[in-house]
Amino acid sequence: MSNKRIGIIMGSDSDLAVMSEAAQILDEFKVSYEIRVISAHRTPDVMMRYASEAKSNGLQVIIAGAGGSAHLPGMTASHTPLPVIAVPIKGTGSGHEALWSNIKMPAGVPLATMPENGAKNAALLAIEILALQDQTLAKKYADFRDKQHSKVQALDSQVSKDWRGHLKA
Ligand code: RP5
Repeated sequence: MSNKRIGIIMGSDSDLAVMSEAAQILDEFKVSYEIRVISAHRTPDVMMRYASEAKSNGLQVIIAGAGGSAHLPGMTASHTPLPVIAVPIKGTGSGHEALWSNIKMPAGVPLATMPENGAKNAALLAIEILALQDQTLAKKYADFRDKQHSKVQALDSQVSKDWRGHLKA
């Protein structure tokens, strides 16, 4: 049994630049995670085992990122009762295929699909889920939201002050 709460998985190490943003958020909140490269196409046996054993290994949420046909998030969800959050990876030059692949899960197996490359929000959603049963984390998350609120208000004051009196042509 692992002591990690979140599993971050991705189809290729080429997804790491995006997926490491989820890890950074979890680091900030001091939420334990493991990070793995597991491919639905190239290592389907590993994917199936990882997903089937994730809950008994102590994981509570899985964040799965993949590009291209992007089967990893949906197939992982199909092998676990844990909430799975998909991050469709969009590289330069690729289209929206990963987003469509993830967001069009047929009814019966839910997949919480983030925007393309939305790894930060994937981590925040995972934190919201864990915070339902974790008061310490819930407090940290509330503080984070408060800080964000104050920051936008400060920016609002600054921008409205700087632009006072400017007339549009
Ligand atoms: C997917 O194919 C991966 O998730 C990655 O986004 C994409 C390309 O993989 P590489 O060819 O860079 O390994 O399976």
